[in-house]
Amino acid sequence: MKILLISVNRERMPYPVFPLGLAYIASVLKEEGHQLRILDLCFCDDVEEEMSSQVSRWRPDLIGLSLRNLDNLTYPTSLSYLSEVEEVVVLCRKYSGAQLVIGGSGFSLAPTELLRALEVDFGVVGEGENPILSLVRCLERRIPVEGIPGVIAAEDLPERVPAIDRVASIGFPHRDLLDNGRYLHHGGMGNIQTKRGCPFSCIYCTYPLLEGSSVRMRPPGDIIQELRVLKEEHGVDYVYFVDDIFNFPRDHALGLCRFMADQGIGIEWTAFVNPGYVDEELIAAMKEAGCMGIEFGTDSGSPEMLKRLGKSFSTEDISRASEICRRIGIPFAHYLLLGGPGEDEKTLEETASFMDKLEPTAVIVMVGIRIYAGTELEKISLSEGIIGPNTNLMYPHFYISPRLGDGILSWVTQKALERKTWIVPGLEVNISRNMMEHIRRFHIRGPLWNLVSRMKRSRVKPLSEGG
Ligand code: B12
Ligand code: SF4
Repeated sequence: MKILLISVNRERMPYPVFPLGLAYIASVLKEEGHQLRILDLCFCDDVEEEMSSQVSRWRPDLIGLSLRNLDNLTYPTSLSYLSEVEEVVVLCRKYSGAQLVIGGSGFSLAPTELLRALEVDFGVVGEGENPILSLVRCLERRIPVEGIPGVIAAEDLPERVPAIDRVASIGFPHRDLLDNGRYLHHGGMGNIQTKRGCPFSCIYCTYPLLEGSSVRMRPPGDIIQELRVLKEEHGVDYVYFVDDIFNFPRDHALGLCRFMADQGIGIEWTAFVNPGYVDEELIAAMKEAGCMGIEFGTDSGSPEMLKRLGKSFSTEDISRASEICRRIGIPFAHYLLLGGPGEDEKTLEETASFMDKLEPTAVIVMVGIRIYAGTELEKISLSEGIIGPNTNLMYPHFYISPRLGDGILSWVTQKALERKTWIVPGLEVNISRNMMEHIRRFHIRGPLWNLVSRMKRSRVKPLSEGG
């Protein structure tokens, strides 16, 4: 079959992200012997022009769309990407008679709503490797597409989303049809997965829904092999480990880091880390393996809020993890998620003074928590009347503690303006699109929060007009 895969993601903040999910889909389709092309819209200036030439000239039998992001998750400057997706679907229909299938994390978070809203034929929920193969086999044999785990047909929308088909062993993505170098050129990093799944159950989080709650690890040898290909064939010298949690299970991470250091891989990297599973041996091994910065998904510095959010660690764990990073000399950032259920002025103040004590390289503050279907936060939001039974969660809706309301925005602005190390994307404190684009022009790789200490003072909309 002739299959065209399209990555619709055009977001370039915080930097352009290589469509890894689509590369996994390309890999299994290629192995099965299909003719493949990929259209990556990330750097595209004229979508219609690109689509008309690629789609009408090549005449694919099937078009697969990858929808990574629904929105930018940023309150109050929330931005939905769905009109861009609609535009691509309309153009597919205009220039081709091919059937359309859509998948990706963004799609998987609101599949039935999206199939109702977009004119596509099929949707794949969750990991796409097995479902796409089964779907393509059905289409080739012209047999009805029914009962395939993870696949839904638009003409026969189910009441409930069918069970997801998780791959037993994670393979290798096929990157050759994509312009890897362009991502690096624009300040991005390579990306690689060492495992799938998260066994924890933080009340707002979609990661266990997307990747499952049992962890499936890749053999360190496979990861090393992929890193070598990234470096030698694609010139990638900086990667982001896209795992939900890099350091869980701890021994898998430790083994990988030792292996990377022994093999002299020579790639720098960053990852999400859970402060609960950090010790000196692991952080030292991470540093030796090339880790340049750690992103802790800390959420709060209030013991009560950590409990309410369902976090698996304590404030003592956060202090210890920060102390170890400082001692070993790895830059680290704490990500805060403020305004969740139970948040009030007291818990906010606790968090701010706790962060002051930890002295991280940076504190990234997100205000309000995006509500997703299937999470505990959805239930809380329904019971508190923050959303109703008909609220369409394919669009961004945020939980903000009724004890604070939008007053939280002035509290956060004031605290952040008093602290040089706080970055608040939603309020553009110590960050702006212009600033990011400006810095990326110097081809600086790695997380930009590492540079925050170089700023002279804290301000709103740095490097922007009027900022
Ligand atoms: C790592 C990560 C990041 C890193 C990326 C680093 C890097 N260099 O890659 C960073 C921190 C930079 C980041 C940034 C953002 N992220 Co992010 N990120 C993730 C995370 C944890 C993993 C993504 C990943 O690579 N997965 C591995 C790949 C292999 O999986 P996959 O893409 O899902 O692909 C599989 C399936 O979806 C499916 N599939 C994919 N495409 C297709 C196509 C077809 C045709 C089919 C059939 C199937 C299919 O099959 C694939 C293989 O199994 C996810 C959460 C998660 N656990 O998924 C969030 C996530 C993707 N991010 C999200 C968002 C919103 C963002 C930001 C907009 C946030 C922000 N304001 O900064 C930005 C956008 C960046 C950009 N330019 O696009 C959301 C998207 C959903 C939403 N609410 O819109 C997610 C789902 C998190 C969440 N809240 O639930 N992110
Ligand atoms: S926030 Fe982190 S630890 Fe909690 S469920 Fe999500 S991925 Fe797992």
